Amino acid sequence: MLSLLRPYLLPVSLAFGAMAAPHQGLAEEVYFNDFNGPPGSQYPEWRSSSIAYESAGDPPGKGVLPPQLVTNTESANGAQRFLGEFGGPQIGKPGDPGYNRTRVDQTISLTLHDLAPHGAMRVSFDLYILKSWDGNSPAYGPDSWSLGVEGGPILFTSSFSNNQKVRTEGSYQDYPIPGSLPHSGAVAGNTLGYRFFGDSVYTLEFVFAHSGRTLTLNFRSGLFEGKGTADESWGLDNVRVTTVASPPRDSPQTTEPVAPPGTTPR
Ligand SMILES: [Ca+2]
Ligand SMILES: [Ca+2]
Ligand SMILES: [Ca+2]
Repeated sequence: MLSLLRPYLLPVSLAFGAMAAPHQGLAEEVYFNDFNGPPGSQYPEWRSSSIAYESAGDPPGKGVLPPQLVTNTESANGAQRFLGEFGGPQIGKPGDPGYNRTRVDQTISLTLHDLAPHGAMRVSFDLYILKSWDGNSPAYGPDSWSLGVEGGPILFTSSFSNNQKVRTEGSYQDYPIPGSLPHSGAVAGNTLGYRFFGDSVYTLEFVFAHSGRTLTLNFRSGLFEGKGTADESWGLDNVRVTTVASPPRDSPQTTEPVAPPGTTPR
């Protein structure tokens, strides 16, 4: 069972460096994975939820599909291996009344057991946003992503976009602040070889109060379109989880991401 002391959240923010604080001693890495094993490798600590979909048109209407088998994969250009791709399969077929207008929700969970005594945890990872994510587009979005602690707080939620047609399609994203251009705040762009709208890499880090012996983190997407992972998808890489003695008391308690240096709002 999770035992949350309080919903203590730190913003994303590599802009603030490692966010290390003197009283965060006794940090112990309890999990790291770069998913660089042979493509198709399975990782039993990771699992997928069932995949739920809903469309205003019928077919495909609404329904639930079985969980996806979670494995690693290789990027289109072979530059990286990572956990993915996620976002859900194609729903329905061209010509269906609701085709291309279907919301698809999927949660990928990491569960860690037998944690040593601790007062807080840090999680960091690279989030790969792949292909034609549309951010807040009224026609093709919103395309959203979130991270939450099971039984605890939502650490982060934002839309993301690789769709540069912001003027005609309204495809802005909420990261690092609402109304941002596609790719804003990314640490890398178009480095993974996806030619259909490209790819963006975001490095995210959070610290949160936690003291239970088991931790489950829920990485979730809610994508609007329903054309499958060939159209818009995501993945995770370099996932690191560390126990921390206590949360840093002098940090802002907010879920609002902070703009990295050099990014310009709107
Ligand atoms: Ca990797
Ligand atoms: Ca799209
Ligand atoms: Ca979309």
